[in-house]
Amino acid sequence: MSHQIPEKQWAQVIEKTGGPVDYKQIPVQKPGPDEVLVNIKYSGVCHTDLHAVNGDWPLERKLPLVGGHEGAGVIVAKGELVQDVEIGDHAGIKWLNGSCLACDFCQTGDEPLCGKATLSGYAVDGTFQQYAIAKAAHVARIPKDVPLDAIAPILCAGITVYKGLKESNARPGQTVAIVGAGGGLGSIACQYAKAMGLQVIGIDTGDEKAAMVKKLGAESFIDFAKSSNVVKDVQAATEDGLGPHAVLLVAVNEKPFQQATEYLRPRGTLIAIGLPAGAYLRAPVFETVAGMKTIKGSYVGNRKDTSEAIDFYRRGLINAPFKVVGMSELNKVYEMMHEGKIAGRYVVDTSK
Ligand code: 8ID
Ligand code: ZN
Ligand code: ZN
Repeated sequence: MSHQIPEKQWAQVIEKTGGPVDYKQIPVQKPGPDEVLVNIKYSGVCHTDLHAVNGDWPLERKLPLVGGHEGAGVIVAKGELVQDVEIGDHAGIKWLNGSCLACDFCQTGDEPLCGKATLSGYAVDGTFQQYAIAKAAHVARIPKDVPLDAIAPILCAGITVYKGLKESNARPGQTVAIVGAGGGLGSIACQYAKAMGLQVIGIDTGDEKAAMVKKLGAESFIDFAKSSNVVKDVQAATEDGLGPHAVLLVAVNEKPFQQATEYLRPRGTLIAIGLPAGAYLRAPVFETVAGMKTIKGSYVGNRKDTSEAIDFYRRGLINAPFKVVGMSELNKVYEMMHEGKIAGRYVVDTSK
């Protein structure tokens, strides 16, 4: 089936820091020798995209910029060096658009740490456009029996929380606290954690998020805005009162990072994933040392984590709620996200 590639396409462009994003027509680019052009059908909206609009991270980005890094679609063109994916294949463009594949990190499956990594929707144009480019080696391979709207959020949120749960070394039967459980990463994390045999304590705020988090399999929910002592409440939610074996921190706020170092169980592992602007991780030295606690960061995932995370979805283990709106509505999605009003994930349809 041949696909007519147009010269122009619809895109959401960040023209200036702080937004709003501009919905307009821009030219379709041509893929380089080792790249593919993907006709993006759906793209999830990650809080990282809002950080890119606001430019609040200590990491330089391109401007003007097309954001987006949870893009799912169909390969419509490829460079002459690309051999292992074909036109017509379904593919995903994720945060890691490309990496050198030759450095120490790339050789050992830590390509997110590559010094030459290019980031979709940040350092290079991303997936809030109808045709986006990525290195063929890095596009996610999406089986054709998987729906493109539902798989979009897996391409960042899914991969990231799956990787984070693996990095926590929590074993089946143990307990993980998911901080920010009602958001995009958190809601999907509830499902991966459940599929991995973990017990979940969800932490977030509001009745809508509480109901959703419980439906997604959390044993308990703590509303951080209603609780007078989050540390005590989280510990009390574990069977022996000693706190969770792991904490997955996906909130966009500094305070819960501090709290988590306190309620984390001795020998437990805190996985920092959320990236609140200008925040610091502060832990009490005595309790961290005498409790032999581990505090570490986790940053997206590699190509293998990607295919494993997609496979969890394909096997029917991941079913988190998402809402689809037209790409032209992106500014409204950012507003709701800024206000913390989104339970789960929004996905934009690039045809509207
Ligand atoms: O590789 C990575 N490390 C990576 C990958 C993808 C995303 C990191 N991130 C980062 C994003 O840049 C962002 O900073 O993870 C963070 C969360 O992204 P998201 O899940 O896409 O954001 P969201 O949908 O807005 O959800 C955030 C949730 O946190 C809750 C909010 O209510 C919301 O549901 N929350 C906040 I803000 N403060 C909280 C608190 N004190 C809290 N939940 C519990 N306690
Ligand atoms: Zn993301
Ligand atoms: Zn590299």
